[in-house]
Amino acid sequence: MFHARSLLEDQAWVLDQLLALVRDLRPDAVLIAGDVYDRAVPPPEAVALLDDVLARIVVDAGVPVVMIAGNHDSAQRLGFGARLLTARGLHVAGLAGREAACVTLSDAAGEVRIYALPYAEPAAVRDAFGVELPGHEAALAARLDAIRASHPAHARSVVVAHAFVIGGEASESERPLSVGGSGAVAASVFDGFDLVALGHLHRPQTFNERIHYAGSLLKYSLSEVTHAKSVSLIELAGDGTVGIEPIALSPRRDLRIVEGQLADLLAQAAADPRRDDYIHAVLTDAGALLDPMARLRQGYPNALALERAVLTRSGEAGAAGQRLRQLDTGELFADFFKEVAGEALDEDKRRVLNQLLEGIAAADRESA
Ligand SMILES: [Mn+2]
Repeated sequence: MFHARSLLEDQAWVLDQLLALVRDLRPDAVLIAGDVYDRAVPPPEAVALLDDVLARIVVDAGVPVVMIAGNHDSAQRLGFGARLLTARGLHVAGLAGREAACVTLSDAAGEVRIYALPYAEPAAVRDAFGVELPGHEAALAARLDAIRASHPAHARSVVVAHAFVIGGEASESERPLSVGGSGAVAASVFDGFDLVALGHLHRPQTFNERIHYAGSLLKYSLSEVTHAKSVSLIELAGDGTVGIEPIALSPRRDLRIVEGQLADLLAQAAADPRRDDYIHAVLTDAGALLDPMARLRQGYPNALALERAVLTRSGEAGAAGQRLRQLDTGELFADFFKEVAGEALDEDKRRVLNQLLEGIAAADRESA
């Protein structure tokens, strides 16, 4: 959901692009590092879409999938049937266990072990592994140490995990992993693994050339407006060297910011081939506007939000903004009335308005 709009069609649109890439490029596996859903109990339509996409990758294209739960997901629900599905090539890690799920692939250079580490609350890990320190870093370090202890030296190693690496760039879309204590982990906890495929952060980013966030498939908040969304084609060489190539996804409707006076934006929208995009408008009009969102949607039908530049930019506003901030409530209402009714407030109406405002002010004083 985004501004109360379902993004299901938009998700199906980019997932079709992912499926086309899978068919063309024939990867050895598709890694999905969570979050899979945006909430513990996802809407049925979202479950149906994921079910369809996984069947087309695993059954139709014959490419295995390794998928882990993120912090938004219900680990228990996501992991339903996992032991049955794994024989078919769908490897789902929901609840974190004492032993990490491992998928072994091989090529001419030998074995590759893919370890699936779903998101887990540090408290749950502490008991299972006997971790003494609090926090995500100690918990994840303990889980990774257990893998290191049993990983055979001849095999290359891939870790799929859900974490916030220190230095990573977040947006407003990620739900914090920890309230209070630190939810972040140092990149060094992943030392020794050839490739680390991470979920959580929505912007694609890479640490030390082998610790990689592919990022989200779509923009899920205004803070992601400048992101270039992609999927990552990762090549793991025989010597463990990692090559990462982002492949751009083109959204059905992009998320954009447009700025200007409402009339100018409407004129611009008429000639805009992408007028169906999701629009966040910054209106620079100085005076009152009647139902500007409804008018904006005549030009941009999928406009989601608007802000008034003169009201929000206190520091740099021009004369119009200064004037609006200096008006008292009565004057502001008179301005609004003129916009709505097309005529100025006459003496009688002003008197009624002033009486009402005084009454409200008196009631405020009493309750204060
Ligand atoms: Mn997450």
